[in-house]
Amino acid sequence: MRSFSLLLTTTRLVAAAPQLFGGSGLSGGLSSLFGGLGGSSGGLGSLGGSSGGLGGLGGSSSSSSGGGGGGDDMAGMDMGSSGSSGGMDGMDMGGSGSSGAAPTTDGPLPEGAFIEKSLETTKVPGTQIVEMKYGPYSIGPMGMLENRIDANVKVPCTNCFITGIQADLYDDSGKSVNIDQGAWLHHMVLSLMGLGNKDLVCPVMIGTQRIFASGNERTPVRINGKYKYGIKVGAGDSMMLLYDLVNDLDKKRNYYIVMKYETTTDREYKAVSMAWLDVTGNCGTSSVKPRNGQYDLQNSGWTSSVSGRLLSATGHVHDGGKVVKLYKNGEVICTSDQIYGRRVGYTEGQDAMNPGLTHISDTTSCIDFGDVRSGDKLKIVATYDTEAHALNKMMDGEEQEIMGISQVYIGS
Ligand SMILES: [Cu+2]
Repeated sequence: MRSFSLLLTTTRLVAAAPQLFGGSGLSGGLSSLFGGLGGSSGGLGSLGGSSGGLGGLGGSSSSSSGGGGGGDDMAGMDMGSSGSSGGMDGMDMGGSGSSGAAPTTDGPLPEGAFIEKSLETTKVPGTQIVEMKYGPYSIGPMGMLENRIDANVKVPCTNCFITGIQADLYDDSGKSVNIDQGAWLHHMVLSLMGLGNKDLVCPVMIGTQRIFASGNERTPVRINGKYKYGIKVGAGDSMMLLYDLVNDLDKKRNYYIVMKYETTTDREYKAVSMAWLDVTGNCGTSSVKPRNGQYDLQNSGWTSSVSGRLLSATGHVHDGGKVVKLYKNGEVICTSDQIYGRRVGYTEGQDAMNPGLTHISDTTSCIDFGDVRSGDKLKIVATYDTEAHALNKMMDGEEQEIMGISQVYIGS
């Protein structure tokens, strides 16, 4: 149910919003917003022609420094075996395997695990929660929308700061829907668009700044838990949504991506930067060819071009992933454990392809976890163990591509 075609994606990106995309460099950069290059088997032959900018990026050396210049490419990826990692990594909270009984209440959190709470429950004084509903996005029976672009979705505010973000998926019922109902928010990426915007780790994305992403685990991000930082939205900024949605039911459905934002116009707030660390490189395409076994995904990382507080980070992998570790100059500074089936909705129902199978329901986050100096080396290692948790399969039985990403919010 989840196969990618970069050719289509790239074409769609450019066709969707010609006014935004000036040159091949930009389309190349944009295709790295979860573009799905790595393991794609179809359409690659045409890739070179349609995304010259990407080819240029991928080919750059692994000595990225000071503001990036981009591209530690996938050639540097280490697919070696990982050591055994204990603790709660990859913990299955839902009664794993094929018991078939989906939980009806959320399970307990593993001891010591920090999972960011919903924005409403931790709302900060002087802010407001704004809900925006993007869609409808209509999907046929047993269908998917692969890496589609909504080029101009509504921003929650202008001349303001976004201090928290959370993604959800609704259908026409007006309620949240999930895997137990055959509905996947496979992934979504929000980017701020405007002349003044550029991505921290991939500055060739001219006019495009990735600010948030979510997989189906729908982990909230809060930036202002302790200090007054937020994502600055300028007066002229617009926002682009990339989305990838799956409908496993045998009837057509309308989906809505429902975003909750916490916002403020408090002038004491300062603008945050977000470092998108990705095992496919700073301007990488995020997708990696899947394989079975125990292994790490990593590359040489990113040399920070900014100094500031490390405000928030969480990791994103696909099923099979256990943990994403963030390193600073070789030391682990954040561990994002991937928890399977803890929450209601993350266990496949009786009519599904794999009744009783659990999927990633939570990712642990790190908040206010120190600082970073310009010149520090940040990198992530994403550990997979497909014996503990199987890779996702598409409807044709092929294994879905995998990812290793962390969003690190830095307040300077
Ligand atoms: Cu993903």
